[in-house]
This record gives sequence, C-alpha cells and structure tokens, in this order.
Amino acid sequence: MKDIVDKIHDDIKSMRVRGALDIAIAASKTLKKVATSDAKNTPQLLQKLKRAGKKLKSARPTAISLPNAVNYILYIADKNCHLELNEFRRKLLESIDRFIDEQKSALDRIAEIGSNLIEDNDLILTHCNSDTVDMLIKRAWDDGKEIEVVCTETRPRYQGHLTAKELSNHGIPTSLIVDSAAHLMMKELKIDKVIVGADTIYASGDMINKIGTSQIAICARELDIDFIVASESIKFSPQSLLGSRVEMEERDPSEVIKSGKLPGVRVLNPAFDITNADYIDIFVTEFGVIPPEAVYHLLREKFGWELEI
Ligand code: RUB
Repeated sequence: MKDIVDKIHDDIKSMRVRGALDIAIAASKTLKKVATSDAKNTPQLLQKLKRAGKKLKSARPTAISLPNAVNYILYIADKNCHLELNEFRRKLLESIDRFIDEQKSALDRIAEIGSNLIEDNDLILTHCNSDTVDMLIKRAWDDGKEIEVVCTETRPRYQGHLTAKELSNHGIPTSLIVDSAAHLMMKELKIDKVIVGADTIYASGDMINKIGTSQIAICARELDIDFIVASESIKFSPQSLLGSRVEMEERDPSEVIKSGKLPGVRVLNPAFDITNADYIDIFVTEFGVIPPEAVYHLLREKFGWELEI
C-alpha cells in the first residue's frame, strides 16, 4: 500500500485535491497521521515529520498556504521536541486540531464579513474555483441578498464549472462564460463586483491567483468595478517581508492541447498570475476588511513566528 504522505503528495500534485485552503488542510491532516505513527522516541518522530513536511511542500509550488501550514506544524513540533514521546505527540495533535479548526473558522468569518459587503441585486463575477468565494457568495444568498453570479470557465482545467455547479445547486442564478468574454460581459451585463480567491499574497499587497485573474482585475479597473479578494491569512506570505517570491507553476501542455503538441508550436501552460496591488480594492480576511497597503502590517503582526525560524 502507498504511504499516506506519498498518496496525499500525488493527490495535490495531480489536483485531485486542489484550491489553496484545501491543500493546506490536506497537508495538516497528513502530518497529524504521521504524528500518530510508530516511533521509538521524540527525535525519531520529529525526523519523520520533517521528512513528510518536505515531501508535502514539494507537491505544488505556488500556493503559500501549503508551506505555511507545514511550517507552522513543524515549528510547533520543534518547539516541543524536549518533551517525551507521548507528551510530544499529545501537544502536537492538539495544536494541529486547533490549527485546522482555525482555518475552518476563518472561512466562516470571511463568509460573514463578505456577505455584509454584498448588496441586493449585485451581479458578481468570479474566476476559477475558490471555496472561500463560494462560501461568501452562498452566505450572502442565505442572508437574503438577491444576487446573480457570472463564472468564467477558467481554461484549461475548467474549475469555473465547479463554481457554477456549486452556486447554481445552491439556488443562485448563475451564468457561465468563456474566459475571453470577461471584459465584454463585465461591460454589457454591468457587473457590480468581481470577487476572487488567492493562492499567495505578498507584503506589497500583490496577489497570486489562477491564471487570468490579473487581466480581469485590469478590466475591472477600466470599468470602475470593485475588485475584491477573499482570503484567509494562511495565504499571506511572511517570507515576502524579506523579499522572497514563490515559484509560478507551469503545468503540462497536455492540459491545453489534448495531444500535448501542435506540430511546430510551443504550447505554454502557466497556471497562475500576479495581480498588482494597484488593481485590488480590498482583501476580505478573517481579521476584517483591509486595503492592500495594510497587508504588510497584518503580516508583521500575525506571522512574526515564521521569521524567527
Ligand atoms: C485554485 C485557485 C483558487 C485559490 C483560492 O487554483 O486559484 O482561486 O486557490 O481557493 P487550482 P480557496 O485549481 O490550480 O488549485 O479559496 O479554495 O483556497
């Protein structure tokens, strides 16, 4: 049987588990399993956890939520490595459970705060598939807001279909458009708000999300449409305070062209892009609504521990 760490690594890499929050939670649950596995003593278990963490972090490079979750759990493990095995395990499992619960509460809090920003008759455009955005929109609907949603398909993997299905199953009037119709539809349908999720947010307020997000943000600015990012603080990059940048994932050309090639043509498949902070109106986080300029301060306040290790 395949080792659980290898299995979750493969699930994340192949996108059976996807979306920045879900991959962070999947990695956390996997480390929890490793924490309960056989070991002779604390140093041996710590070694196992570090090996597992390294493997999990290598599954996909762009969503900072993945290394943030793993690094946090390893930080707690390191801090408690003086404890004898059973006590070490107990402390660690408790911390992982608390960490996972915090992520779920963050999601809920963002939905609550975000719903208050939505007005009756708002026409919302979203791109890709973000659990955070889905939750926010569903909460607004449940709170009685009469809204409609336009989803972009999000080629090449069509995550927009997941969003459209989810929102429409919830009873929300939902339309689907091809990605290249975004500008025209934003103008003709008179979209009120664009709401997207995030994979990584830098201290500068620049934000990484699914490929195509940045051009939608530029269109939103041109048309004077609010551009809102809904994101848990787990997607903030503490290392960006020191100038570090994540690797931008480039996926297989076969996702774009079934055969993987067009004779004589190089097929490129970048999976993410960076939206400049200038095009972002607000971030909705579990700590409240903040402008891009406030990301720096939030990072210093909440992720000080990251910079100590
Ligand atoms: C998913 C994507 C999502 C963010 C936020 O990309 O870009 O917008 O991850 O999602 P992929 P969530 O499909 O390549 O993983 O709010 O669920 O964390």
